[in-house]
Amino acid sequence: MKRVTLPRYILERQKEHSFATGEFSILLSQIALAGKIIADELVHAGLADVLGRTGAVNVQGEEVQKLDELANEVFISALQFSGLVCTLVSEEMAEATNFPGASAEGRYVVLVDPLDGSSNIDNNGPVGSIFSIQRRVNLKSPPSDEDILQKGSRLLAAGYILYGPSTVLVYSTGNGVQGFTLDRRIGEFVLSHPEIKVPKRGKTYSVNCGRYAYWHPWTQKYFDYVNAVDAPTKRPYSLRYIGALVADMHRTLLDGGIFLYPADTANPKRPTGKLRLLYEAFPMAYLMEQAGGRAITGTERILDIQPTELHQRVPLILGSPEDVTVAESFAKAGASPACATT
Ligand code: P6P
Repeated sequence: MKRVTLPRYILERQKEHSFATGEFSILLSQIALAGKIIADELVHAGLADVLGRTGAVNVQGEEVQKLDELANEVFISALQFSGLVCTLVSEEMAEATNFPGASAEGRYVVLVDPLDGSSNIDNNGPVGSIFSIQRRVNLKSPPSDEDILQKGSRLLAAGYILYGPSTVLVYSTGNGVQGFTLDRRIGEFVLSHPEIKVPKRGKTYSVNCGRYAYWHPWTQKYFDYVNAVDAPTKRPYSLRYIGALVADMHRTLLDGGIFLYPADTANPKRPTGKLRLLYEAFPMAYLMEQAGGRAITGTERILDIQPTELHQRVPLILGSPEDVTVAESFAKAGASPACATT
């Protein structure tokens, strides 16, 4: 059996990405290492005292699970000694962290959601890590917002690690999307999903229907549309919603369809939805577009948004290009102010 391991694959395609020789190999191998460590912690979580909540609340105002903190520490340890990363942005940290020493020569900013969907942990549901890499804009001055708050269209690489029945790492450096599955027998990620392309149209939609009453009218109308009977457009669609972005993204990427976390009116403090722009929406939008899909707020392309704050939130609608285009037509017909992020 021809096993193509992640390190071999990266070396074989070294010339395709915009990192300096060897740098991406180092960064991705460290991210993959973080994924292996977190995967191992999750497998044994039920047996060790790492389940449950710490009692703390993170910058998002959400209860912090013990594994959230552990996953964050794992990414810090994996990246801070690479000499390549000047700054780490994480859902679990209120401020961006400049790595000591690396601030001088570190050419990359890494952004992570160390353990996304952590509310699924205690019931043994799938969770994931999300990562993306930006090039530092100005090497002559200390890392600043200019290096961090960059549009998603400037990303050099993005990916995720899905901790499910198997551990899968999916990434892109701008030349298509590749998927690898962790072979625990050899401790390596092995190429299992080369050149992932999202189907042009799907048969499922993925949204938290419990928020229907809070949705803007266009979203309710789109929901009613996908649930209406119409054989030529294969409606009604089936509902698939796991409540962990990485798991819902992975299914949508492979099987097609549409995922939505739209803006709603439930919380006036959160008019633009729940998901974060920098380390959730941007990487997922980058991957989906690289796989031939689309990713919008409803009325705007996600990757074109100019970030203004580290933890800002954004509506996220992504998936098969034909399905997203239909949803976009509903949004544009009844666009609500919350869809505009500028
Ligand atoms: P809800 C997990 O907490 C998360 O940030 C994403 O992984 C997921 O897509 C979303 O929130 C689920 O949110 O409101 O449906 O529970």
